[in-house]
Parts: sequence; structure tokens; C-alpha cells
Amino acid sequence: MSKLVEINFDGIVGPSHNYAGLSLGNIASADHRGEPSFPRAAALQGLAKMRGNLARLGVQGFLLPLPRPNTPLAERLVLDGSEDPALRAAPWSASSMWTANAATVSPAPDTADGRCHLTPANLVTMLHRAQEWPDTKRQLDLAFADSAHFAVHDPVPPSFGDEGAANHMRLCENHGEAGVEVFVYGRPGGRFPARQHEQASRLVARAHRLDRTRCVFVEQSPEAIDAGAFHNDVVAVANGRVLFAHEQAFAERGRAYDAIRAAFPPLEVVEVPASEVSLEEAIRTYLFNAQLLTLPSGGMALIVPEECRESASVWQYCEALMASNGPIREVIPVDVRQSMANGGGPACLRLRVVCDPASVDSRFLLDEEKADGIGQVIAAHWPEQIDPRDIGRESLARDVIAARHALLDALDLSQLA
Ligand code: SUG
Repeated sequence: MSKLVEINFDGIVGPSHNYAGLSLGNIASADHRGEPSFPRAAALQGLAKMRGNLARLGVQGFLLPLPRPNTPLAERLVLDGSEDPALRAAPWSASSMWTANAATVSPAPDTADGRCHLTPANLVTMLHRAQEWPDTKRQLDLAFADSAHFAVHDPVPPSFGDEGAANHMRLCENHGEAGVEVFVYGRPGGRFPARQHEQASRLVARAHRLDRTRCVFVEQSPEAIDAGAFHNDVVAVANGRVLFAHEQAFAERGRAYDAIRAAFPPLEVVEVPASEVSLEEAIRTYLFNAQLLTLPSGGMALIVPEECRESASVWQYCEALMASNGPIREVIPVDVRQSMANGGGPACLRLRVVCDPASVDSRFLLDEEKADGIGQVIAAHWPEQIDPRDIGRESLARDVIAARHALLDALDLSQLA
């Protein structure tokens, strides 16, 4: 029997979590710009989500916050107080919490050499995110060090923007069997940046040595990007045979579904019509930025943000979905409001890796006891509140660095300091 299972590696929200409004095209980030943030609450919300999924699935991983403030970047930016506050905030960003953007992952059954391939995302479209990959790669190199099972690549070279798993979906009969990988790219020219470049997607597929007949390249709809769906995972999510997508997720949707079905005939599309949930409401509530999980019982559950339950149209749709005979039988809201206010829902906060848990460095795998320990470190060390005016202050820098070090110590991962 295959030992391959899907493990969700959630990003632990870092102690510098703040609302600096750095992401053009991400409406939540722009709307909350300048507001105080609550890093401790944010990290505890993320931890509670992890605990819920650990209980549901029996397995859960995590990745650590990256070193912030990023002093070498701050030095290169020659920050002297005269600069734009957005520039000052970039080295402080806790954006690595959204591990769906950490890498693109092709599980072993999909690749020519039978190893799981990971390519860290270069995230070159935005400065605060482009700084992530070297530290992300260090962490992936450690967590997935077993080269009999994993290959960790270098990122795609600039200027081809790569946003990782947020623009990648996988369809399969079972997680441990060969799947079909769907890469979703954007075309530039709209009012917001199209962050995923087609050539980046194609390069990743080649580097991972995927079977060409089991890869599909699909264009994200320009209207979705213009409405604020800066990543495909804001308007679509896949799991097993199921593609759950908004009607306006893809450019030429009929052709997109046909191309996916040609590579993966058992495809089941659960499409949400705009007449039931508008694109704007889908983006505001992040209905599609959900974790679509196969439960041990075999059924699927959709882990959605609490914001979905508060929206009349979205919740009405979810209730009908649960009552239907379709593949998604449960919709479970979770509170990740601190992350949501920066445009990161339940799906942004996790990187899916299909692998044998025994092949992963166990320091990156969660159990109840470790969750308690992480919770204690967060409660004791994470700042309760950050006012954007505090960004850049020496005393806050000291607190943020010390908080991260306390976590690394508790997890025996001081080598990432
Ligand atoms: O890249 N927000 C992130 C949100 C990433 C969501 N990820 C996925 N959809 N997979 C982004 O836009 C906001 C940071 C700020 O404004 O300070 C930010 O980077």
C-alpha cells in the first residue's frame, strides 16, 4: 500500500505581521493599510486551524516564519527615514505565512524520477515577497533533505514571475497515484499585475520532469485578476477528482475544462455561477481560498473562512452544496481574520506536499504536544499589537527577532537562525 499522503504545511504567522498595504491588486491588503495588526492573535488563529486539521486528518506540517526585519534588504534599500513607508515596511513583511506561495510541488507519482519535486517561488512581482525565496529554500532544503524522496530546485529566474502552488492545481484518483497538474497563468495588461508568468509555469513543469500529456496550462481570466483575484487560488481549488471553481475563474472556461478533462477524464467540475455568488463576493469572502480535504471517511470537506458564513449569498450556496449529492459534503468555517485582512485565507496559509510523512524531517511535523509548545511561545513572545508607525523601530525589531528565536529554540531548529 502506498504510504503517500497529503500533508498541509501551514506557515506559522510571524511576529512582525502587519498591515502596510504592500500588495497592489490584493484588495484586502489595500483596504486594511495603516490599521493596527495583532500578531499574537494572528498566529494563534493559524495554530487553531492547524490543530483542527491535525484532528481531522491525523497529519499536519508547518514552516517557520522567516527572519524579520530582513536587515540585509533594509541596508540595500538605504533606508534613512526619508523613504516611502511602504519601502520601509518591505523588510518587515510576515508574508511568508502564506506558504501556498512558498513553492510549487509535484508529488513523486507525477515525476519521471519518482521523487517529489519542489521549486521555491521567486515571487518577483513584489519586493516584500521577492525577498522570501532564499530563506524559504533553506527551510525546504532542511524539511525535505532526504534526496531519495525529494528534489528541491532553484527558483525560476527573473523576470518570469512565479507564485508557486497558488497558481497550480492537481487532480488525481488518489493522492498517492499519478495525477494531472494544472498550471494557471495570467496575461499582463490589466489594471493589476498578473503575477504568474506562463513561461514560469512551463519551466517548473519541465524542471519537475512531468509527463507532458498530464500537464495542462490554463489562462486565468483577466476579469478575475481585475476584480482582485491576484492568484488562481482565490477563485478555484482542486482536490482528488474535483475542481471547485467560480464561473469566471478561467479565460475561455469551456476550453479550459475541456483541456483538463482531456488529460483527466474523471474530472468533476463543481462550478459556482456568478448569478449565485458574484465574483466580487467570492473575492471578498474567499469562498474558493478554501482547503478542500479528503477526510479519512472518504468524503470531502471544504475549510472556508468565517467570512463565508457571514455572507448571505455565499452561505446560502454552501448550505445548498452540503445538502446536495455532490462530492463536497461538509463546509467548515475557520477564523483566520488577521490573515484575511491581508488577503490570505485558509488555502494561502498552507503548502500541500504529497509524500510519506516518514521521509520528512520530523521537526516540521505537528503533534498535539508540539502545538501546545508553539502556542506557549506565541503567547509569551509574539507582540500583541503592531501599529504601522512602529515599523522600523529598533525596540520592535529586537522583540520580533527574540520572538522568532524563542520559537526556533523550542522546535530544535536554531540552525535556521
Ligand atoms: O501576496 N498579501 C499576500 C497574500 C497572499 C495570498 N496567497 C495566496 N492567495 N495563495 C500577497 O498579496 C499583503 C502584505 C501587506 O500588504 O503588507 C500580502 O503580501
